[in-house]
Amino acid sequence: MARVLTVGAAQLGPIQKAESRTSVVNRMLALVEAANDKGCDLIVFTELSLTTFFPRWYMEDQAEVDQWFEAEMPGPDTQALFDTTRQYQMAFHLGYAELIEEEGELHRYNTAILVDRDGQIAGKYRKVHLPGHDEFDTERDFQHLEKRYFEVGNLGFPVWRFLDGIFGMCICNDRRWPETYRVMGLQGVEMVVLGYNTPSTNSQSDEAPHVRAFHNLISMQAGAYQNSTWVVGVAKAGCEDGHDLMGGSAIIAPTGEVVAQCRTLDDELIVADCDLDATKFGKETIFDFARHRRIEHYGLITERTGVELPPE
Ligand code: CDT
Repeated sequence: MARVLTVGAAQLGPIQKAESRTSVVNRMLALVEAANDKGCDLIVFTELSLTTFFPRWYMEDQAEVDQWFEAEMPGPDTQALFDTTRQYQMAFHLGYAELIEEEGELHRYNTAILVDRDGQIAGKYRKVHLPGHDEFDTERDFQHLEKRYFEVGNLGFPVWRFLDGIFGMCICNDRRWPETYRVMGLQGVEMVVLGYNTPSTNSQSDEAPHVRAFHNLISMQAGAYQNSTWVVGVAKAGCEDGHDLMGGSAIIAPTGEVVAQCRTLDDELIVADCDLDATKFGKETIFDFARHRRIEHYGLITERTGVELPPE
């Protein structure tokens, strides 16, 4: 039986600092309605989808920081998302800032979940590659304080049997790292879903926006092709309180080709029919890891950092 999923990538436009979660969830519900009209089995939302990209703001007061986090999922603000998608029997992917007590201690992660058609959380991922810095940086035009506000994710890169396929997740900066896709590729991943908040300009260089957009796509397209998997990458885009984020949300086939891409920097839904069996050709031929991968030849690395430069 064909395994074709109709997938909606639900880009969000800017969320200003002052916008309430209720207002954001209402915007997301409008995208769910549009996705239902198009027959979507799955709708993919972005990284930290419920709030502005708060790591650009330096905060010292932990109570102020914690207002950007969710202590419950679903919680009072997100319950409507779970209820409406369940009513439509639509699965979804959501990124959010997670505040959780584990073994008597509070932890904060940049987290994403997969929720099945019945509104049950089927998978959770916590961001591993946290970019930026942990103290105020006077050299930057704007801050990127993910290392200050989040712990490194402690769940690895698992995959889940989900919607008749094998699914994996990663978050934003993770998408730039080949290891992210390969670890999931080695587990047979057929669709990687991810969200991103990526500034349109680089606070440390004069890199042009088109170069940044190129890096976004080349990372996801290479990850898709080299692991023969679908990749669905969804942005938060547009100008948040004077800070521009790139758009370019895309659905990418296992060949590495972009099959749908957002055109705006606003709330926008793109939809594609994704045949999970289209992953088979690559997995059974050029990227048949069991037959062709040569890990015994990949050994010039140190255990400590995984990096070893040749002697001068
Ligand atoms: N959210 C996130 O991970 N953004 C980063 C920006 C890197 S610049 C410090 C990204 O890789 O897109």
